[in-house]
Amino acid sequence: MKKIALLLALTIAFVGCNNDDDTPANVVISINLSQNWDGTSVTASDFGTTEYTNENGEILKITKLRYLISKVTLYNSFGDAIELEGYNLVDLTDDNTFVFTKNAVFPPGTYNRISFVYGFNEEDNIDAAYPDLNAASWNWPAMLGGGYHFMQLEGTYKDTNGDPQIYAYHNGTARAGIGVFEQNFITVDIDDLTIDDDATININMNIAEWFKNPNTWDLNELNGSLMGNYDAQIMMNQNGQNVFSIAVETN
Ligand SMILES: [Cu+2]
Repeated sequence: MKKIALLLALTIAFVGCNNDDDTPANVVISINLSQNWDGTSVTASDFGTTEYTNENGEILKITKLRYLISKVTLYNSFGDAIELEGYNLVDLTDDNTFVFTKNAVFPPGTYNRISFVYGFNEEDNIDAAYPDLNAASWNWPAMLGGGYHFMQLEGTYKDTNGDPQIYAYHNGTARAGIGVFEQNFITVDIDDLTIDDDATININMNIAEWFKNPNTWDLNELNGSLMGNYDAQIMMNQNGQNVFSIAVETN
């Protein structure tokens, strides 16, 4: 009984200490992922029903969206870089994949920068290395450089006759020639944050950007067999530079 009382007293003392103004508290951060089309939220409930118009004027629907995020790293004002383990294969049909981390505890400090990799970098993009991704049929063909997809965006668009046609906008390693491959991942780096208290960081993907800037994507020309199309893969990488943004909510 005495032991319990003592423990309780110690716990209270410890908590009390943490609440002191001169003792900086840990920073608890959650990181979520969400998707939009030029600001309008996109969820699986839009699949096959909601129509979007891309930059080139094609009317399209989405039936599938999966993408991979890895190497999420937070940086604080002391110069520490804290990398979060693992990766998320975001699948719009699975709500569980929208949370990269929930209530991760970071040492006290001001977190002013976040970076992450869209897809896998060269070091992590190892052929067949991740059983869960293999099970999700996320592999990228060996003859195209191997490793894994970065994104699968699929649906239908209306062709010039107004008839629905299928598109499959798949992104991964770019095959420049026989046995010649170019890493095609994107490092997103945002350094205008000021997080010194518990917060949720939302990583937002604007799907419309994949069709927009700098390459106006023509779905009539580029709708399928894109995985082995070097130029298409590079255009995706260029357009992908602006698809991600960050929004911070304080908890
Ligand atoms: Cu594919």
